[in-house]
Amino acid sequence: FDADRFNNYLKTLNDEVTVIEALKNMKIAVVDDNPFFLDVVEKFFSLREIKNVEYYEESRAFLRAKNDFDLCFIDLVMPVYDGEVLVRHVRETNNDTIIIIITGYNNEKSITHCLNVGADDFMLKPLDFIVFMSRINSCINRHRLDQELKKNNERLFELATRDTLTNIYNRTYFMDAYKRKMAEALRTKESFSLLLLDIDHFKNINDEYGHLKGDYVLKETAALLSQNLRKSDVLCRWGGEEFLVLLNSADINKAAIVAQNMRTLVEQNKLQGVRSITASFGVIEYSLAVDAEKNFTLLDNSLYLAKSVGRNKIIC
Ligand code: GH3
Ligand code: MG
Ligand code: MG
Ligand code: MG
Repeated sequence: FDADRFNNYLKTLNDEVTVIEALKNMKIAVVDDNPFFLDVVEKFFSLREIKNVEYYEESRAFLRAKNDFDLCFIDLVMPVYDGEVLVRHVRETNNDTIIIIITGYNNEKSITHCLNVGADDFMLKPLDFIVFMSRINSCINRHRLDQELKKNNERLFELATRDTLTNIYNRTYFMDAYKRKMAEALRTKESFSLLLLDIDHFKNINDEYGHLKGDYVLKETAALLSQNLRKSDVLCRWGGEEFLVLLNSADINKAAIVAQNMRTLVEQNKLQGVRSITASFGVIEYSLAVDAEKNFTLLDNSLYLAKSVGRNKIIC
């Protein structure tokens, strides 16, 4: 290990300095049955004042360690458990750890296996520390990009599937869940129901209290409904002041009970600075005998009927 050559090289490359800064904030594990290799790596890290490293000469000990490393260097061939076993073990609980396989043998098959089960990269011994740093750097950067992409995707998914006012699911999400449910019901013949509710004379709320208060009522009502459903049910904002619920594993009798409970909850819900509201309900048990569209028509008709017989009613 030529420390001078290494240090000179570092001075010329900003990337490597950055990676060292990044390494100082990472919890690192090095697993290798070769004590000489561990010594070399230890020397390398201590020279850079990277202290947050745990060294394992025994793969069994690493298996027992708390699996919260940010970066793992794992030797491929070890007497007790080999690299592939350790990679699998880490990946069982931790998708974020960067894993770099280090091997003295250019064993394509084992290296490929390790990459297939979740290692990020591999390096051949003897390590060239300049290459070593570059590889770590590229792994860290790739990892950062992955994390960003993951976060952005999650954010996009939320934006695409949630209603911005109430934060419950929107129509798009609901229709996906509904399609999945229909396919499942065809297979399992298990019943499920749909419940559509519409706030009565909501236009009057807007007219009497203003649009902001109207928004507040919608938010409160959405929260009330979602708090009183099971996790497996799917609630969405179907339109302006209409909410649609997919009631999983519920026949029409169960669905009717849910609707009665909701009707009462809505009616008794205390709203700040707004008189209490009511809602009308249409409920159907999904029928396999007709198509999805026909089911929706039946549901709509029920709600329409609930409105026409005086509102604050449930039609099943
Ligand atoms: P009905 O009992 O027949 O359902 O009467 P309604 O007044 O509730 O029904 P209508 O369809 O005539 O009016 C719905 C109102 O809901 C009109 C619309 O301005 C209001 N609305 C729709 N979306 C929003 C929203 O996001 N915020 C607010 N504040 N009002 C909304
Ligand atoms: Mg070995
Ligand atoms: Mg209405
Ligand atoms: Mg309406």
